[in-house]
Amino acid sequence: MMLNQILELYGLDANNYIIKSFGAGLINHTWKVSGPKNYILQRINPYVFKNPEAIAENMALLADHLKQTAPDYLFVAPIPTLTGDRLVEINNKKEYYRLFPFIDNSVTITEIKNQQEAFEAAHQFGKFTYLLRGFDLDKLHYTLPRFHDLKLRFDQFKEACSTAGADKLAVAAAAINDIYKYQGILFTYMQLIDRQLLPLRVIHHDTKISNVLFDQDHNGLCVIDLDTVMPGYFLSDVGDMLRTYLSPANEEERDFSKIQINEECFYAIYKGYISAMGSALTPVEKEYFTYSGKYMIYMQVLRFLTDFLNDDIYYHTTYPLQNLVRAQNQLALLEQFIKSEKRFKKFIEYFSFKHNNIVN
Ligand code: GN1
Ligand code: MG
Repeated sequence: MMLNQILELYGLDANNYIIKSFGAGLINHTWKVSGPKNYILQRINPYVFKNPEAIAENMALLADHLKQTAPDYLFVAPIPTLTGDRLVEINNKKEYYRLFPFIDNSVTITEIKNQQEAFEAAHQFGKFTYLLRGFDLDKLHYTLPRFHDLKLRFDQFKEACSTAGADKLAVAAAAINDIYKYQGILFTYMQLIDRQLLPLRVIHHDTKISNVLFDQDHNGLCVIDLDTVMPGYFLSDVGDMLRTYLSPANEEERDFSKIQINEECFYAIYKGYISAMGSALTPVEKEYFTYSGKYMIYMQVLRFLTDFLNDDIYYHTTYPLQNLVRAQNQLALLEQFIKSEKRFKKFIEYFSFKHNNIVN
């Protein structure tokens, strides 16, 4: 089916609209639909999201809850078709599409340019989880079961090692070695989970900067891309912000000398997240704030490397060694992050001390 025909299901005459690819996600495909009104059209990747109805149901439930508890919050939910469906299934359920309103005067960014943007984004992701703190988690579907389960990611990596060809294992040998060098990150995670030290919350699970809408004055408006919203730990959201905001070079960078840690940006993320979630976070969550960065960077190394060993079945690639390079890139980031870790912890200690003394 053509995209034009999909628009017709929403009562939109395609002749009045221009459809252009939009954004740079690795999983779903997104288009901007411009015309009398603007929209975002998105095709869900059915190989990744095996149950798109679950996503649609989650969004409906969250929208209902927020309408009652935070009516002013901008929650960007799919628009219903003329027949009332918020998800379009075509080709015998092989393809799924949905249409969102394009929020006028909003902008998305793909790179952090200053600390204020990091603060605003962290505030928005914190606010999202905070506003949903009273939501009954049992109602929420796991759209990607065990998505950020580090133990599962490690097991999948080991499995990939056992089936990969010798040539791949050879070229990835140094990276594989590093996975074992940093295995302590996995053990810490397993302890946190086994001892149930972290509360489950409504977590976004994809906190890259392009998933935040800003207004023209660079104020955060809300978070978008809600497919992976499901029960999870704060580690995922804070960790993925640390993973993706701190370095001016992103995960595609092939010159690893450009991977650096902007420590001021860490402080901005901390202040932004705490400004929304501070009163809800437990002492253990605060204690593991810095750890969350290591957890998410390490998981991304595992995922990229696993996909490389599995012949790139998950992440879209444009050149042969791309997933290996991405894994090496994230290893370089992990190394840099660990170099800054002590200063991050000092900052948090100092910040909390100052804050508590002002409050009391
Ligand atoms: C995928 O497609 P995108 O860019 O939103 C992935 C994230 C990874 C990211 C790495 C559902 O996100 O978990 O961190 O790539 N999303 C899924 O770039 O696997
Ligand atoms: Mg995404």
